[in-house]
Amino acid sequence: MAIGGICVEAPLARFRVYGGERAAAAARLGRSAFAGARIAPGRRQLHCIRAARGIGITAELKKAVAVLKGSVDGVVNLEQDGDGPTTVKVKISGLTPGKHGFHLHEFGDTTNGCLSTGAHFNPENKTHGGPNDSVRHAGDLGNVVADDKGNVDEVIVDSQIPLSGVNSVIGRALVIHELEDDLGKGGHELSPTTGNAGGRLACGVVGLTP
Ligand SMILES: [Cu+2]
Ligand SMILES: [Zn+2]
Repeated sequence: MAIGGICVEAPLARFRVYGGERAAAAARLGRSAFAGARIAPGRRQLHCIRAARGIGITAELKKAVAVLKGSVDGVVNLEQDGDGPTTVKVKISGLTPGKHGFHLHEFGDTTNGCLSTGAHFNPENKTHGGPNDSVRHAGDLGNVVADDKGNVDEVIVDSQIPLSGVNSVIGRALVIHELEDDLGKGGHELSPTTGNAGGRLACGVVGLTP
């Protein structure tokens, strides 16, 4: 039991340290090591990411959502714990079975449908790749796979699409494509820029959610 420990809360870049009763309560809620335990003092949701010998470090959980609209429909929920990776829960229906390119595009502008969301989010000026490649656009989330009914229900964890900071993806758009993303390796003239993933079936702006 880590009673009497210290909990650190990280609202964006600033850290605050709590001791005494509040930390003790947090430690009790999180049981022994409380790694992975969510605690909620007051209205602020905290998430303990590490704890040892009575010391707990918590970071604010940021959440966002994108509602995909177009010729298919989907909802994508994003969560980021402090400065950790972003977990992306993707649910889409109405697709053809198989792989479909899925990217975070630069702009949250849908005035001309998904076309006005621009290119793949690429703050470091790299060439297109797959999510596990060192050379990739930040927005390169690879492919999602639709089952034989055309549904996608997948979880992606990625470290290049934070929900705050200079490379925040809030206000940009998620796009689901017609074809498989070749991850830059297809040899097509579009492989190094888009992965030759074909048309944009649906898109949605990433917005903060409680
Ligand atoms: Cu795309
Ligand atoms: Zn790309």
